[in-house]
Amino acid sequence: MNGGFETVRLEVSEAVATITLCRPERLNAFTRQMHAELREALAQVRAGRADGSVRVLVLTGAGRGFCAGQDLADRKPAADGSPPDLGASIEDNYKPLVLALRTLEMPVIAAVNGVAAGAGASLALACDVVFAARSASFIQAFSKLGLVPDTGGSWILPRLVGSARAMGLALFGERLGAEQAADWGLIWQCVDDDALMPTVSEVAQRLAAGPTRGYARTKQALWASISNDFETQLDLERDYMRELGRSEDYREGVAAFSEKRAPRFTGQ
Ligand code: LHQ
Repeated sequence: MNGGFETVRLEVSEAVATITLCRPERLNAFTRQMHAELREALAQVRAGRADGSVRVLVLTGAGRGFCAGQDLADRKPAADGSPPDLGASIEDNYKPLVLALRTLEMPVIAAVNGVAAGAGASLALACDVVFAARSASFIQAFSKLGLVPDTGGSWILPRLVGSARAMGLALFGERLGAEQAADWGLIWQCVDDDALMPTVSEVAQRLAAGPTRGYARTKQALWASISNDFETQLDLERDYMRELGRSEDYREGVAAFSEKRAPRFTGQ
């Protein structure tokens, strides 16, 4: 697996892949280069899932920020001076990014080490589980630029915290601290700054030794439940159970239970 990027770092250890956004002097704001490299890093992680070498992904930021959203200086000026097509930037970069995370067949953990603003906040919330350092914060910076929450933000925010809080966050664009974010249910957990990476690493290693296919279907079922009606969801549960019931990990889980030993899941 290749770690030779400039704006992201990809490391794999004991089936845990860690992608670190790496433009610390700009709080890891997105440029076109970073989008391209992140896309390639995610493709390598996906390939790692297929060959069994990766079973969990951790996403974090270098330096004091997680991600400040779109780099507002990374503009390709139009030859005729016309305004930029932000829709094209969403279509080509941000939308595929969220879909790539959502469809990755493994748990994706965000380790939010510092400020997550604009599309950076949406990126964190597109992960399956979000841990944040106590000093980290979430800012729906879009409204200050006259834009709307993107990268799935307008969809996920009300579903996580309810309409009233989502509307306040999106319209006021104020900083929401990690502790309050956890209290509101925006994220899974707020931990002390120096405990962030050790905590995430311990959880990631635990998940990497677990039944990865089951985790993948669990993640997919829970995300799908947000828009499915009840009966559709029951059908989905049936289909996933049918598939998982034939998995090696299910056989192993039942065997380990009967033999009163710890299971040895392979992710198959
Ligand atoms: C930055 C940025 C940044 C460039 C910090 N760009 N340099 C999608 C599609 C297409 C286009 C439009 O947008 C979108 C979605 C979006 O993501 S819209 C939202 C874009 N992001 C923002 O508006 C956030 C802008 N940043 C901030 O408000 C602050 O930097 C925050 C509140 C994140 C952090 O504040 P501080 O901790 O005080 O840090 P700082 O402002 O001093 O930032 C450190 C450096 O990083 C600084 O550069 P400098 O040369 O002065 O040291 C900033 O200019 C630079 N930086 N965000 N998005």
